[in-house]
Amino acid sequence: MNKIVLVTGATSGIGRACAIKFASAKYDVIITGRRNERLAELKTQLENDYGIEVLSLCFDVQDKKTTNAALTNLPQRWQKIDVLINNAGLALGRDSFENADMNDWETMLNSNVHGLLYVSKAILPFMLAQKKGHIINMGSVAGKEVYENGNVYCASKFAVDAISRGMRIDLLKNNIKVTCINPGAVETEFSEVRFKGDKETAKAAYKGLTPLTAGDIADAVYYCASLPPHVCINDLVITCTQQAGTYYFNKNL
Ligand code: NDP
Ligand code: 8X3
Repeated sequence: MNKIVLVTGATSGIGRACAIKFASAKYDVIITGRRNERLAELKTQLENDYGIEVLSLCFDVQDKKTTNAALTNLPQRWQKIDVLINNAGLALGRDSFENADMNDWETMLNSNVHGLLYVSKAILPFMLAQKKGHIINMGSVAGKEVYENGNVYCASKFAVDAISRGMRIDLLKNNIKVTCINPGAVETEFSEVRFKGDKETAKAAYKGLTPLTAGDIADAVYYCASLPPHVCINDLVITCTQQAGTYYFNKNL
């Protein structure tokens, strides 16, 4: 039987690339997200291209009830999850604290922090029953260093960092690995979402850079997941070569 990976936020960017990477390595894949059409397309693509099985679950990680309902009632065949990739998340706005929108803040905290907790709590019993598992959380350089106008997005990713550390300590006795991956600029739909459909501003975020691709991050995630049972990468910060931390860039402008 193939190993099983669950990827949240698989309809786009890093999550989609992770689903493809693990499918290409013969994992059966559980894909989640809110856009059902994209999930259906990806399911067909993965099944056709890699001959693996795919379970597609459409729900909003902010909603505790639907998240629980989707994940705690997984068909028996899908319960033996080897790897959980907590990737679903977003930034909304890049505004100074006094101008930022409270709804944006709530959506970021509900998705990036609460959503990650709901999903993890729902999946953990399956890993505890197997006495093994690997939880890979998508942090960010924004969870290592606060930057101007990053305020609550940074807070949400600092929370992912702290939760990852706490999980790792508490789950040590249960033989569950916890890895936090912290990318710098990755060209995905992230900036388009952050700037609410303003494509020009979104594109400007990567101007003068050869940014990371979603595939670069998926490769790193897969590397962490494919190490021997006794090896656990705790924390990984990955930037493109033209970036150091959240402030320093060597752009070709
Ligand atoms: P994308 O916008 O391309 O993808 C985000 C994914 O998250 C989508 O599949 C989206 O699916 C899903 N998602 C967002 N909110 C929810 C929700 N409430 N419920 C369910 N799914 C949700 O961005 P990225 O691939 O870049 O982002 C993935 C992760 O990587 C995020 O956690 C982000 O913070 C992090 N990250 C990104 C970086 C970057 O520069 N791109 C750098 C560092 C970290 P749908 O809309 O269908 O629900
Ligand atoms: C995304 C990277 O620097 O835009 O987490 O916050 S950054």
